[in-house]
Amino acid sequence: RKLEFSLRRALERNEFVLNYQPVVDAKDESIVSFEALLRWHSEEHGFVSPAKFIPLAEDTRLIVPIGEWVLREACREAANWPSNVKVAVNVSGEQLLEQNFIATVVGALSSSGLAAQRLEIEVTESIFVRDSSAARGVLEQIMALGCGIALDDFGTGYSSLAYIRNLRFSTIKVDRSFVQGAAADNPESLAIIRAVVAMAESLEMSTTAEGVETERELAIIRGLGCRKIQGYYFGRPMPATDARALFGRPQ
Ligand code: G
Ligand code: G
Ligand code: NA
Ligand code: MN
Repeated sequence: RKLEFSLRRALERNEFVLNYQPVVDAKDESIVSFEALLRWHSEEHGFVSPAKFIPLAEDTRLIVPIGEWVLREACREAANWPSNVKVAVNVSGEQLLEQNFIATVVGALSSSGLAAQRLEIEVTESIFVRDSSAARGVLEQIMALGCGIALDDFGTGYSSLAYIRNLRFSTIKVDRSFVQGAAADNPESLAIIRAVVAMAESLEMSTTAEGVETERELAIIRGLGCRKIQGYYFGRPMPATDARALFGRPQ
């Protein structure tokens, strides 16, 4: 297929860039981390949405070399930031369960000089579906390095409490659909966020509300006690230079 043909050449042609979206502390709005988000500007296809090429990269296993580039690039960039600011990197199941994944993380950390504590790996619930014990084993090794593990899009997949019992995630990311529901006074969304926050707090995990776009969503999410907030309200995914510039001026 044509898109796949282009995707195979995208790395060597330097067609990928990372954008960075700020995550802020819900209390004082200071930047606690940035999530690295992959962008592809293809010579043949122009801008291709990650929603389109990430699944293709997963199916073709191209996500392994692409994901390695993402890890290295994100760590290299984050090493320039203030030392209290972390970077979060999305990792697909295909990549996580690949033989050399731990070595790739160790390599990205050592070549960038980034402290392991400043790297958070984001995984979705789907990684536990295929081989739950293998995924858990890899995540435990990543945690042993000192990295954090965030559970992304929580509540939208096959939410099982078994892996929350078995793994000490650093952060649970509450999916944007619940944030929108809560702001629309949807009682189920409100109750679920409240329950997820309470569960996370008692397990000493942090929470991030995803996709906060409006003043109203912000106020409601704050009231529900989420620790961290991510969304267009505080910043869209932006080029590395724009992210760096945010540290130049008072927040
Ligand atoms: O910003 P947004 O449109 O970038 O992201 C779309 C989807 O692509 C999200 O589900 C996001 O997690 C995923 N994604 C973005 N960057 C990466 C990446 O570097 N690796 C993987 N595996 N997924 C990514
Ligand atoms: O699957 P994951 O949660 O990693 O994907 C993050 C996606 O959400 C990215 O595509 C990012 O651009 C998008 N995103 C981040 N903040 C907002 C927001 O406030 N509103 C909307 N609509 N999308 C957002
Ligand atoms: Na993510
Ligand atoms: Mn998410």
